[in-house]
Amino acid sequence: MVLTTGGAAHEAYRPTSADKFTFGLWTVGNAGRDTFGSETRPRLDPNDSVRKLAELGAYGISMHDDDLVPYDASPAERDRIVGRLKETLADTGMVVAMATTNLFGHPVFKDGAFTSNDRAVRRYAIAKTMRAIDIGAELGAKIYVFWGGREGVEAMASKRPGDALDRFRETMDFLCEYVIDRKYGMRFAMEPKPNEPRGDTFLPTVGHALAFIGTLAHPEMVGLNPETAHETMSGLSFYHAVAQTLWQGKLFHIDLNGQKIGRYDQDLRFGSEGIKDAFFLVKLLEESGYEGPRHFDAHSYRSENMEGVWDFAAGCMRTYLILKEKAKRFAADPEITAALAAASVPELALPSVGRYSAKSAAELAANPGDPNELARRGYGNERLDQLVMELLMGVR
Ligand code: GLT
Ligand code: MN
Ligand code: MN
Repeated sequence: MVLTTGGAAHEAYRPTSADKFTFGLWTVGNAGRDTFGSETRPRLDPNDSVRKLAELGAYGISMHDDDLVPYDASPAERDRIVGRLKETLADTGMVVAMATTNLFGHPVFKDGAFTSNDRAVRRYAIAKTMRAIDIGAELGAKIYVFWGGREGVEAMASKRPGDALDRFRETMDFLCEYVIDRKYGMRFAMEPKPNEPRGDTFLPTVGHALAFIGTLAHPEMVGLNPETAHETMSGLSFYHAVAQTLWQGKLFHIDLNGQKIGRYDQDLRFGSEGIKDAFFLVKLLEESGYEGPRHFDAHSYRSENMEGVWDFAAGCMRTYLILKEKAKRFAADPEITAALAAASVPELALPSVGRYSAKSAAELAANPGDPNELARRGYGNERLDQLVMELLMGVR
């Protein structure tokens, strides 16, 4: 069991706030309800979650407006609840690194929020988001996430996709201006998901969302919050999705968890599925200079009581730190370095032709190389991957 593992190995992987691990209030607070059954655990007080996560070595939390303040709370009640959380944060040294809006739970959003066909619903969704942004700003959140859980369709005839995208863009542009006007210094991170709870969701993958951001009035304020489970549900490589997001300067936040391909959104403990993907992801994040939170959007198995929930939270962080150490070993391993050279990995960083000139084009056309000769070499990828596997299996 994670929490009671003793000895030097336990100490080496003990998280501290410098590791920047954060958890959604809804993650450790997940009471185990699913489509087929009711809660298996009690509801947690957010202040207790903050205290316990601090004890385990986390850096902070994230939250939906409704995770903290009931949507129908009076202004006085809202201030009391927010004030109490502020005290707990001050006591524990924890932060609210990210905030977001629940635009999926209430029946009003059954046809969508920013893309509901009903204009009054869209206006309510935007008003609710402004109120939630205010709470996030008051608690110090610098990242604001947009997961369009209900932005989609079952009946194809029910929405013109172009109209929905127009309304999504109009809303993002409006809310960017709101944050600028209020001087909140926040950035927005959009979270793609292919389906669930809707049959088809707008902006289903990282690629769709990156392209959408390019059409906004303030593209510099808007980036992504990609999630392991969501990209994996689409059958895509999360590692490659995050790599391109970083390459485009758009990794503003990240939702880490575990997922098997082709399933519903499992939100499993980080690294518990797809260990090789998890390893390359951690290596990528650690080597990229990404300075944002390492945020877990996952929850404990429904079979667990509260002890299992805290084992789950500790396990997410511990696996991350173990993989981080493996990434260092990868970089320092002479056989792996030699295998990378044999696969010509460093060569991909060299320009192929450089900038165009008529002269360089003519030179290349005159001397293109012999494809049969070039095809003779091997790339040593079997050996390279075997070395990675042995590193992960703990024999190097
Ligand atoms: C919900 C969803 C997550 C989102 C959260 C933010 S809520 O749990 O499954 O992927 O990140 O709205
Ligand atoms: Mn998520
Ligand atoms: Mn998920």
